Amino acid sequence: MNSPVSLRSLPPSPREFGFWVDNRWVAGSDLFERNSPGHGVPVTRVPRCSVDDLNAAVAAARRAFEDRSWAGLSGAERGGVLLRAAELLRQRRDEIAYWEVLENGKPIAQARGEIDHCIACFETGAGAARLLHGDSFNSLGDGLFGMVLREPIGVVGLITPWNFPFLILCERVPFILASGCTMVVKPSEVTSATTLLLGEILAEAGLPAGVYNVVTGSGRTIGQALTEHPDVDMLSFTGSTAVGRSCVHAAADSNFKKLGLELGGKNPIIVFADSYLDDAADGAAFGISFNTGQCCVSSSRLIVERSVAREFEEILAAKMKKIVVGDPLQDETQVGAITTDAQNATIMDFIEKGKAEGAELITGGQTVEIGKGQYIAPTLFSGVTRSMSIAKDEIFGPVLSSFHFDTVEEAIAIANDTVYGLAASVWTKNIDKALTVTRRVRAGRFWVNTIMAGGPEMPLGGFKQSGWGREAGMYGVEEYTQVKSVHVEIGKRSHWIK
Ligand code: TXE
Repeated sequence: MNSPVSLRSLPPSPREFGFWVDNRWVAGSDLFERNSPGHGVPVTRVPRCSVDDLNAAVAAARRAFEDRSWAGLSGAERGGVLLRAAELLRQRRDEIAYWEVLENGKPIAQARGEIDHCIACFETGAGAARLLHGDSFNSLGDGLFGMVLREPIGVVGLITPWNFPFLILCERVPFILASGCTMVVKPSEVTSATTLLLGEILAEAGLPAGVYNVVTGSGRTIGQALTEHPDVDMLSFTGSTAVGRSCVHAAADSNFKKLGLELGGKNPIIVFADSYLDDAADGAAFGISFNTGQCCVSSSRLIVERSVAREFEEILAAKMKKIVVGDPLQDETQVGAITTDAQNATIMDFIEKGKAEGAELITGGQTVEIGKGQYIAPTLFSGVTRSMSIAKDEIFGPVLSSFHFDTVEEAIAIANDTVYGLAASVWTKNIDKALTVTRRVRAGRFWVNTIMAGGPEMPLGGFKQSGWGREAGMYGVEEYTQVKSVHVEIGKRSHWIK
């Protein structure tokens, strides 16, 4: 029995969860504990599922897909369930935000904002369920009529990371559900709680049993088994490029399941001398510090016009110093804890490499002591050259590398000098420069004189090694469908055998 918790302080004891199959909690025989990265105390206990547990979850999803209890409903009925889920999420917003903060370390105010975005994802998914449609060809001659049907692809495996456990989940689940698919979700082992709680919400909203299932535990065992599973028709993976690559191998070696991949980023923010420098500096500070830089679309490469570079870096550093790094349960905190010990070590390692390779440390570069948690100050390096590790690798922390340029062509070349292509931002008052850069920089998401803006109507995904496919909005729903061409003879038949 879990003790009641106040949503403003730490739980008196870790909350115990089962895993979620067929709209029921299943008790795990082997539980593992998660410490709050912001406080260093245990907050949740979650089952370490076995491959048998995973197989049972896939079987439930398969049965729910084949019995058409979900795919056979009208778009309006599916949309109705998604709208009820949005309403229930609204009612449980503070509770979901609380567990998200405890497992991930992000600030509570940010987490609440993310849940609002998740509610919007469900509402958008509800509309998409009603609007999903195919096409027709009335141009095949009087004797033939052509229809193009969109059908749900089947059972989807969904593997999610720890940086936005609930947000990334909700940028996918409503759209997978809108398409009529069923699914098995494997959240990151360090942030499972809110993915499990969504099971309760969806069941209460009227989702049939077996449509949404969650198994928890290790990526290397059940995550890998999900990627290799012969009865999973599509896999949506968000995480590291290395595991993304192993998903491609697993799909090829099993059943050629379709893949959606959202992987790393090393995203440019280009600042021209003619931009409103104060606005651009605010955008740059936010773009690298939001979610402690543990964000696939964080703007981690500042590319600033040389004539204003020094002035801009000074304005930016002053802003970065003012960012409130603190206990994620406090309302005023803007930057919380680093989510995992491994990530903390990786970020500090990159900071040391930046110094050793000759970049100039302008601000930050050190840990911040707050209780038993792990925190790093927003960090800016200047004079970064293209060959340095902090210029090339995804750091996934609050560390910004600044480059200087003289011409539009040079800015574009630096921006494109990466294997990634997830997001980019450009700041200028000149529309020609803004649109030239937007057209020429290879990235799946672009911001002009803003950063991180968007809504669930807009597709998400990357160019180059940042991934395959698009999530969210109608583009997202369509990813989870396949197309069937139907030919209907409506005239006099011409026989083959004379
Ligand atoms: O990711 P992993 P990690 C990047 C970021 C970060 C690095 C490592 O640079 O520093 O990746 O993070 C599951 N088969 N991003 O190690 O391992 C795992 O359980 C199947 C960018 O945590 O890729 C979790 O659910 N699944 C990124 C998920 O994969 C496996 C977000 C992601 O974990 C698996 C996160 C396997 N063999 C990290 N091994 C982004 N694009 O936002 C692990 N997993």
